[in-house]
Amino acid sequence: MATIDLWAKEGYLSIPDGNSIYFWGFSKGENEPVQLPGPHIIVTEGETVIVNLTNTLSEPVSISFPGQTGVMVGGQPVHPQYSGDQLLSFVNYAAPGGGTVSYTFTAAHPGTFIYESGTNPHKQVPMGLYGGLVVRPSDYDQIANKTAYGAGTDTEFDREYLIITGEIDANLHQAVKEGKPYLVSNYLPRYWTMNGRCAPDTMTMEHVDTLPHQPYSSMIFAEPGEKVLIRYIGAGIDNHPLHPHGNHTRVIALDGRLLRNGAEDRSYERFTVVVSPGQTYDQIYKWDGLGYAPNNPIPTILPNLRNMGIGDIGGTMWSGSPYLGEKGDIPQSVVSFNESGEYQFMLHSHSEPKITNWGEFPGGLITMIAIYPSLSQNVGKLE
Ligand SMILES: [Cu+2]
Repeated sequence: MATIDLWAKEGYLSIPDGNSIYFWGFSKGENEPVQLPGPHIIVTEGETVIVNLTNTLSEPVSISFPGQTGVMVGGQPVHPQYSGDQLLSFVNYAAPGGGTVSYTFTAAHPGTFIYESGTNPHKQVPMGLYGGLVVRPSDYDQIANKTAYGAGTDTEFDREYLIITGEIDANLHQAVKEGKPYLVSNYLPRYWTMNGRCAPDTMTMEHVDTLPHQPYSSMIFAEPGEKVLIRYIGAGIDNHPLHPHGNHTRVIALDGRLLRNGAEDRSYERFTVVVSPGQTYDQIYKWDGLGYAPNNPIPTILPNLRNMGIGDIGGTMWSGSPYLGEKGDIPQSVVSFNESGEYQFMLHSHSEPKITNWGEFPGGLITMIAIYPSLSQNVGKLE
């Protein structure tokens, strides 16, 4: 049995352009910081899950669990709540000012799912009341059997990352902060987030002091040839066409449902995956390189010094080796950014206004995939 406490609270998000945005989100407890997205819920197939919600906000808040069946409150299936003939909430809610509600369900299927507010969702979800739910297969083993959907489903992976997309319309957040009306049809996001952060903060490490309410990084690390499980969740209202450089991804599941019909593999490769509102996508990414091998056997022409992207033309881009093997000399006083000999690929939205922060490039939905010659086993563990 897994028991999870979530507190709905208010706080402020940091945006790389210096802006600070009032938001509503979930936290792990009374004295824990509110965060965007909410705390990851990671459970195992067949497990009974109890989610206790305490609401410190000024209006009713609830949690809906799309993809989970038989969600109960007080021994009854969750159901819409009315005040007279007015709909208050799609599911049972916690009253404002400290009210509580407890949801119980059995995590019946492995997969990637969203959890989000089921009360005024057009307002509360963009305000930040959402998070990710990962259900591991019943035979999951961190060392011996690391799969997304269980043994025999061709979903083995070496490292695992979860990226939740969202949008921020600063006018909505300001109106909610000031208790003013807001016309939903005017929704116009100016910031786009991966795991609650706008680029370049997406690439900053997990749990950094400078982002106390945005604990999750979107940076992806792997070794050549490893299977990298990338889970996407669309928590916003818009579609986001995301694609990584370096290789296609193999889409293995949609909305927590494995793309397999008995023995028949229904997974497919995609250059771009459109992350749609409320949907989830599980993919395997693998970078092999063009004939890459650790002993670097490919004859390569070392770039001319002027083509290395160092010094005046804007920062170091070359480690001294165009491949992941032995490094060569780099000019004196140059600080190498990829000093471990790694390759870095973008993973970004193809909708270009969304790779800005209020129109300023680079920003929004950009992160990087870094391929290192070798990495610790502790990198790319979802917690
Ligand atoms: Cu691209």
